[in-house]
Amino acid sequence: MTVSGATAEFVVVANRLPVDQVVADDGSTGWTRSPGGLVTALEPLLRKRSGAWIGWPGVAATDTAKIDESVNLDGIEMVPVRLDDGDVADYYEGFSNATLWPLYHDVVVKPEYHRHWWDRYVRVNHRFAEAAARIAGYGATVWVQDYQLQLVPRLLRELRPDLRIGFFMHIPFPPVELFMQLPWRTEIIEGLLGADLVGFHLPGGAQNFMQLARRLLGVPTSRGAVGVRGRYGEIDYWTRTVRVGAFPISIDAAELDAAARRRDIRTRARALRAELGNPSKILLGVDRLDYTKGIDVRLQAFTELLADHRVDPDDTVLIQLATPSRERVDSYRLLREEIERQVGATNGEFGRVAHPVISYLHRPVPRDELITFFVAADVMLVTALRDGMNLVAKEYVACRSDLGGALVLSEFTGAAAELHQAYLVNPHDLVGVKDAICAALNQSPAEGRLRMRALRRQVLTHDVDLWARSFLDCLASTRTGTPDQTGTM
Ligand code: GDG
Repeated sequence: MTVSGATAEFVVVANRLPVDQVVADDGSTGWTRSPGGLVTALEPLLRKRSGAWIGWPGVAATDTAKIDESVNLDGIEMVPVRLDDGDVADYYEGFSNATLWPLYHDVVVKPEYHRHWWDRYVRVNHRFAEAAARIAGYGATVWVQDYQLQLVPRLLRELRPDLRIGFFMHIPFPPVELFMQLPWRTEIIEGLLGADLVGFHLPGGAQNFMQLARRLLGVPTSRGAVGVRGRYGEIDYWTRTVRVGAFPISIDAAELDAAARRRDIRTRARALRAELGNPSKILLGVDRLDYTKGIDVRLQAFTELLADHRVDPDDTVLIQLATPSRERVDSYRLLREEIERQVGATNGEFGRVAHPVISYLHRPVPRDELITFFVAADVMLVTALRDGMNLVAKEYVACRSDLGGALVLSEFTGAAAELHQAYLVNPHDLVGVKDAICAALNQSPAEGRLRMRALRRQVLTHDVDLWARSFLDCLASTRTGTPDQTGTM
């Protein structure tokens, strides 16, 4: 692979671009930004180091050639990888979201194993690796993101052994006994080991990965490192070291803290409470509509608390925001039906006309409105059955400079490893969840302030910037994968 024309010093490779491509009726294309925590954290670095971001622009490709063209937006080269309808169905909705997603989340739903999904996953991973190989300058740093692209590190190293390659997994990495179900388990581990640094949210994920590397490939591992034998082209075998570690992701805490202090947001939060009939307590859930998030758990707990007369339906409201997600995957369609049935049943039994006990939205809300909900909520409910991190929990805390509110948090989220002063719950233990919700609803103001102050100390001092810097500093300190002609490093 030639590297001429390749200029980017820092390349992010992710399933999605941080911008959406829109195609007008006349075939012309435009871009709308879809900012997230990752792009906020990486934007300054990308700009400073003539950076590029490679990803799917979010529309299934037509035959329009234009859609393949990269575009420079505010100093960052956006490089679209084209996915056709078959790629979206088999690589994205199939292998990524109906095989890997449930397998990596404790098989909450049964993973499906289909060879044609895997074949497409391999092909699409090749295309992402090729795009990165084309754009990265000599010796550049390439940071590959998440479970959709686990083969990219190895494929990219084969094309470009001069690159420094990092990989970060945004979802949990499963224990050996679950991962071993995967018919392509060895290929995935080999794919990840193409990186110089493989990062997870938690030390447990890193340990699972190293154990699997030992078991499946017989490679030696020691504190945070895996030894890999490699061969490229004419160059003989040599051993290189892959670093493995935990880098818990976070949020732009200062930005959220400032936004939540704004007068318009505070005024809007008061108005929201008034619109809800001035209940004494507002509970809140904010999730993609996903079976891993335990939305059903909190709905059931809340409904039972109403039935037990431990929560007053005339004075309490639960707001559940459920962002539409993966709507063409069967299990997600079924989940939506089940959640909406639960909401309807509870409102039918305990609500009043014009005053439902559960206010439910199945659509995304603008960022400022979301912040308003965080500011207004007395109790935040995060009851995921399994979650890599859960940024919502951290966002809620960042929005509570008033030291008000309480966080009920599942032990099975990555965030629970940092947010010890939350009301921690086992989402499989309904009695425990109900008790924790009651404790959060009835906490004294003094105890609430004590807990929130400690939670905020953690979130405000461990932001997404620190996350990105610690990963990239660690990656920069790894030895590059380029062997010399004698086969040593
Ligand atoms: C994956 C892992 C890991 C949600 N609804 C709206 C909205 N959101 C925003 C939240 C938050 C983000 O979406 C969701 O992030 P989470 O971390 O909670 O969950 P996943 O989407 O599953 O993310 C997860 C994460 O990757 C990062 O590594 O933490 O474990 O599963 O920022 O605020 N934003 C707006 N309107 C909405 O309606 N504006």
